[in-house]
Amino acid sequence: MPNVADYVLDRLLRWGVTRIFGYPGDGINGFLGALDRASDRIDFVQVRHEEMAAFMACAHAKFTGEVGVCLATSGPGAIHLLNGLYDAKLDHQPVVAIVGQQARAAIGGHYQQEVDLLSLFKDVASEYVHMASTPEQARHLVDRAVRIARVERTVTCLIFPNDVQELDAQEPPRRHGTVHSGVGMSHPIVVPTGDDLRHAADVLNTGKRVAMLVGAGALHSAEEVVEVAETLGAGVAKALLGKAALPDDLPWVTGSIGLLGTKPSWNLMNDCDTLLMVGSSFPYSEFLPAEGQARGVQVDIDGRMLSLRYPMDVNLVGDSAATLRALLPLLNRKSDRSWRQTIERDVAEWWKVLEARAMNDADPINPQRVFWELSPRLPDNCILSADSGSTASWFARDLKIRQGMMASLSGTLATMGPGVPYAIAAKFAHPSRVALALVGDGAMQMNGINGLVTVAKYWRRWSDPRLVVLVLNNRDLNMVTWEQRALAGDPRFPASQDIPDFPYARFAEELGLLGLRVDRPDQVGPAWDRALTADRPAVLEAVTDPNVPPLPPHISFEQARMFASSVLKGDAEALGFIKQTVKDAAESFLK
Ligand SMILES: Cc1ncc(C[n+]2csc(CCOP(=O)(O)OP(=O)(O)O)c2C)c(N)n1
Ligand SMILES: [Mg+2]
Repeated sequence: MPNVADYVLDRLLRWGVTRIFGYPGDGINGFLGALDRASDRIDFVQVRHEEMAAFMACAHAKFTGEVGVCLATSGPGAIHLLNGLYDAKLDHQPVVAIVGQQARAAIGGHYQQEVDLLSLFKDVASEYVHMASTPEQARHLVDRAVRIARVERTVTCLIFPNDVQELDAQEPPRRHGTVHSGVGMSHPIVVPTGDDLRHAADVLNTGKRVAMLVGAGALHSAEEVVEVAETLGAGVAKALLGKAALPDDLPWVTGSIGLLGTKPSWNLMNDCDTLLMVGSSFPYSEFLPAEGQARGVQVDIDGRMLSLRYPMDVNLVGDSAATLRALLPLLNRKSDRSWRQTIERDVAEWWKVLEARAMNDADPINPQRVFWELSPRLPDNCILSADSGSTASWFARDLKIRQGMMASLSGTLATMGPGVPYAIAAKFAHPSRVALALVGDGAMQMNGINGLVTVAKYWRRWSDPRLVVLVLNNRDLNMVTWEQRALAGDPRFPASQDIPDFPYARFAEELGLLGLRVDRPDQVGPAWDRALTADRPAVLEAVTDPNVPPLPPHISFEQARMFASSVLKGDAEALGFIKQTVKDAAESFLK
């Protein structure tokens, strides 16, 4: 006789779930027994820390488009999930969390590991969090948790007291007070109506200098974005989560935007008279056109995200690909291509600036060089993850992504820690593709080192074993160091910013992985070649210079003032970072 946990897994299977990321505990033991019995149908991936199970479930959703599922025990295990679940919620990914709870008879008794889980998950799983109290609920709890996660592209949570998990499974009886739900749903393709499309086309046809900004919502509509941009003679900037939406070798793609952005994106937004935003909630309005400067059209599948960062003239709820496809016949090809030519010149020059910056010498290795050398070596169809830190800047700016690749990071929560777990989830979902995690030493010490233990446990299962973790060993929490200087005007605070050294490459070797450590620029290219052709996962540890600024594309007067203030207040690294900043800035002025 199947118990409730068996029943829940069976129901999840009917929804297409075949992998669960999690960690055991006596609050969830009923499910572990059931997972053992279902092990030929559902894969259980054991993590080092529940936060990483939630990151993996989020990454699974990001890299497959399916619902991600994570599982944890009551109390501490449930609490550990939270940060990863918020990552999924804020980046609009469908994730279902399954957590245990104390037995029904103990709840409310200040029992061991008893936490008010309904309250704990109330915010992160605001669309749906429920606790099962009888077996008859299991069916609709699962059906609703999965369906709502998918429809709302968000996090839902199911709580199972440990005694309920072990009760005999029950279908709801046919009587008053029961719920009879079912499995499955279609994927609608939402397209705005004709009048709204015509209105949007009018705005876009009237504009002379059209800028586009695309985000995660455009990841499946490269072809349509290209056609629209060609027709309108537009340049296209990409929000971080939309990095893989368009290849970077298109001459009118200006790359990333914002604090981690490029100069051509900055110019594009400042000089345009029309903005077409597709599938993005890029947060920083100061990097968009000034209010009143440009007329705007926005396309988003979620009406809540419309006119959130810039007051648009036309707000279209729709699927990006289908909406752009429907717009195309209404758009006139712009005959004056001078705006487009300006953008292309800007982009071509910018790539030269980036190359020159990457080749500047530094002490010992310039981090931009590490990314610049990786760029042409990126394997076809690889899957990239980056962590929060300076790695996100270099990922955003220096890597030329090509068609067929995928790339993600914690876009909206911008949390540290997901780089390595995202790459692991990518390998489980796509074992024949190469995964790369690009992380700082701070992030590596937070989750990455432990994540390597998980890599060592599982890599032999992957048909192509290549998973490469790049660690920038700069012994600094560098991104925040620069924020202290440029945004707060404070000198670097060694007590908070110094990161202890750690032998990342040697540790990888201890685990049976390939470990490579480079501390000279000429070693970087060959090390990438070795890591990317290895017969096992690899850690490439690059000793890099913390004084190379992950500079914003333009330095505002205010930031320059703050910067000067940090020097005057006695930043111990002042000489080093001034030298590197001048080198980088010189490259931009010379071009
Ligand atoms: C969980 C969490 N804690 C703190 C931060 C703030 N933060 C953002 S980037 C960063 C520094 C990252 O340092 P490291 O991983 O070494 O990368 P680096 O910038 O040095 O390349 C910090 C502390 C955060 N985003 N998330
Ligand atoms: Mg660091």
